[in-house]
Amino acid sequence: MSQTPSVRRRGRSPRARLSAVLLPLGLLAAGCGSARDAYENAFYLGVPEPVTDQANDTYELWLGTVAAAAVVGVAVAGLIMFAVFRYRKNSDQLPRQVRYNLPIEVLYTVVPFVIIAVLFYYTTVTQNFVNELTPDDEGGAEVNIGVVGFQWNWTFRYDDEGVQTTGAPGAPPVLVLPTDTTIRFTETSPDVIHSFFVPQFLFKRDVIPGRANTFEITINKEGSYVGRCAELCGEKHSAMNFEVQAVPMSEYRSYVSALGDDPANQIGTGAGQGAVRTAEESAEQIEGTRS
Ligand SMILES: [Cu+2]
Repeated sequence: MSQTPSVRRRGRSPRARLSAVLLPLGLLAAGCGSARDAYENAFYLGVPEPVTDQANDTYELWLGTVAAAAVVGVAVAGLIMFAVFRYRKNSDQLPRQVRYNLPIEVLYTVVPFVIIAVLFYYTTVTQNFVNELTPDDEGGAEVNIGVVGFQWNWTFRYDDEGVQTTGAPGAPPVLVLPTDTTIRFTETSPDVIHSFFVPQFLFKRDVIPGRANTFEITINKEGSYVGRCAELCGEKHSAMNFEVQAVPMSEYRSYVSALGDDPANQIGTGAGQGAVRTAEESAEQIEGTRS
């Protein structure tokens, strides 16, 4: 005769019990990368640490939205609990039947409207700031970067200097950018829609064939940031990773001028996409300019 489920559960081996505990923990650890990442993600309420002026605004909008949702959530849960415990059934007599409480109906129509209007206002203000471009008659942005997303990699053009680099399979391209500088990106694609996404910018923008999408950011923190393609663009979409290295302006200048020493990197010559550079090569070169 077969065992009942409860008997089977009691009969679980210690190893099965241990793995039942360790598996979710392992998955949790894998999802977070490290304890530090987990701490930072919790601290920033699920978003990566913002590193641009625009991302700071987006993050503040996120905080405000979470706070509003928390207040609404606590209020609704409190009212439900109040009603459940205060008015639970205590006799078989039907309670007094009421309908059309005008003040309450006005309240629950007006309050959500006010909440939505406030959220809408701050969303619009933040969106306008994130989408803002420096007017060209004021000289435009200080640095202009071209982003070409193609199946399945990226070319980064340093338009002010006329040089560019391209990634290759197994060698993610590196985009070196100056900190505390207004940088304008112009995105183009020769094939399908891609999306330029750097999680720590709290921002992504689609790269669309036949159109030049633009945006500007100001990075306020030095460091290396992972970048990805955030639009499913075909078989090797997941291989379209890149790396952003944010460095001071002087290091940015020497990096870009050194790129020009290699004729393959000059725009309009050779294959026209620039030499492939690995993250290590770029890091070494930046290190060289520091000493
Ligand atoms: Cu892509």
